Amino acid sequence: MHESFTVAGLTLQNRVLVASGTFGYGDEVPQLVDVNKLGGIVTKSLSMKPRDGNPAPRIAETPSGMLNSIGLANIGVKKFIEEKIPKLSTFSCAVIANIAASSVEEYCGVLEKLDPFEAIAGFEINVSCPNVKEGGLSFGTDKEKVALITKELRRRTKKPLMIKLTPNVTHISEFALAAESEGADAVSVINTIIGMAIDIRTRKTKLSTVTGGLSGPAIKPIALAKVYEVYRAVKIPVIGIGGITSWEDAVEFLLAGASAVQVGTYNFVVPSAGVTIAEGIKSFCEQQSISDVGKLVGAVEAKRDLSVIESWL
Ligand code: RRO
Repeated sequence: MHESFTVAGLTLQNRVLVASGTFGYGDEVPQLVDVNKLGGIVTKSLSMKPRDGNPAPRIAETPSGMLNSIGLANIGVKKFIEEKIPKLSTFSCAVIANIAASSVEEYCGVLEKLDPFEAIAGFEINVSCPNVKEGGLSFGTDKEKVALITKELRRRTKKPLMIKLTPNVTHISEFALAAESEGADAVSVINTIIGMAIDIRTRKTKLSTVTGGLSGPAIKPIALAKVYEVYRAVKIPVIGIGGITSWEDAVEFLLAGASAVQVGTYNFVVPSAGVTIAEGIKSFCEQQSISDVGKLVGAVEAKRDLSVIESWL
């Protein structure tokens, strides 16, 4: 079975990508994982200028999860172009540049700098970082801003454009609809959930910024519900993200409505997890005589009474 397929204008050899912020710029782990066996790599969020990020401590472990407050630390778009793109150009898997910014102009500026490079197959736009004062959630929780950012970026690129949404809102599907209405090719669902942890002996918060973004298996059921909600609302593909550690998890996301998935936090435990998960999905389909993985997308049987949840779905 040949898995290669097109989603949101991107041709991917399988449906498993690695999530932004969990795989550097894709060039750091060649001895640990054959990146060319991944569906794709999403880079750490890039801003116009380099950023040091938030002060330490900016990581804390929690039950089945991880809190982060990295604060968008990144090398900036110029250094990315000079030092990372030459290596990324040699990869056969799709490389997606994730962009974060504190103004519409900055989003446009970073995208315009990256757009000419053939090595960049598409863009994932981060309107959902929970750990920065400007941009981040102030954009991602404002439907008009999400629409405006999508509109301005759409005018500037023909490449696939995905908008990465925050779960820290009441109805995530409204934000997906805003992105779709202005020409987004896909939505990535979800970024991290705001959380907090306290050291009871020092009485200090475990993160310097008090709160951070929760990721890992702890958030998987929440992410699944958000993917399901968004899938029912929009026509564009949904990329599912949130606590995936196994091919079984990935299949759950496909069934809930994700056309592809991203593995995030688990890359810190097993850097080659994305490859193993892609292989696991393939074997599962072969065993189940499923000729096309796409047949799983949205195939969850939710024929039960939806009326109790219809108010938000
Ligand atoms: O860098 C971060 O603190 C960060 C980002 Br940009 C994001 O999108 N999500 C997250 O949990 N952390």
